[in-house]
Amino acid sequence: MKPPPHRIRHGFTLVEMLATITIIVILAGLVVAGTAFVKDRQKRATAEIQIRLLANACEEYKLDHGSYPGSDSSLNGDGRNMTNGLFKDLYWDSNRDGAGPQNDSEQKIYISELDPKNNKQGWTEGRGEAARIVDPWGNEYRYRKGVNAQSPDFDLWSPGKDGRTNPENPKDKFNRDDVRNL
Ligand SMILES: [Ca+2]
Repeated sequence: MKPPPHRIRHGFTLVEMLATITIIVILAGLVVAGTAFVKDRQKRATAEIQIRLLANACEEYKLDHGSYPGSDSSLNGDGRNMTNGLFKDLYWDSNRDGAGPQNDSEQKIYISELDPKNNKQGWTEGRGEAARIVDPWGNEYRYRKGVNAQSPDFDLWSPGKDGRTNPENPKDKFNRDDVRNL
C-alpha cells in the first residue's frame, strides 16, 4: 500500500509575503533617508569650504583695493543678487573695464576656480561676465558689505537646504540651516 502523499509547501503564504515586503520597504526607506542625510552633510561641508575660499579672496581683494568687493549698494539689505558682483571682482574684471580675465593683463584673479569654463566646484552658474556663484543646493550665496557704512566687515553665507534666510532676524527659523563664514 502506498503511503499518503506528503503535502509539500511551495513558496510563501500571503502573510509571509506581506511581512517580507513590509521589511523590504522599511529597509529601503532607511537607506534612502540615510543617503539623503549623508548627502546633506556633504553639501554643508562643501558650502563651508566654498565660503572660506570666497571670504579669504575678499580679504585679499581688500588688501589690494582698500575695501571689500562690491559697491556701496551692497551695504545692508538681505544679501540677495550680490554674487555676480563678487564674481566680477574676484575673477572676471576686478578693475571693471569689461575686458574679462583672458583679455586683461592688469586683471588679478583672486580665485581661479571661479572660471565658469572649468567649474569643478560646481558653483558658477551662467556664462561669461553674467555668472553668479551658487551654493551646493543651487541657491545664490548671500553677501553684504557689513551692517553699516562704518563697519569694515562683510557677511557671506548660504541660505542652506531650505533656500531661505532672514538676516534681519537672527532667531528666524529659516536661519537654522544657514551656512556661515566663521
Ligand atoms: Ca535657511
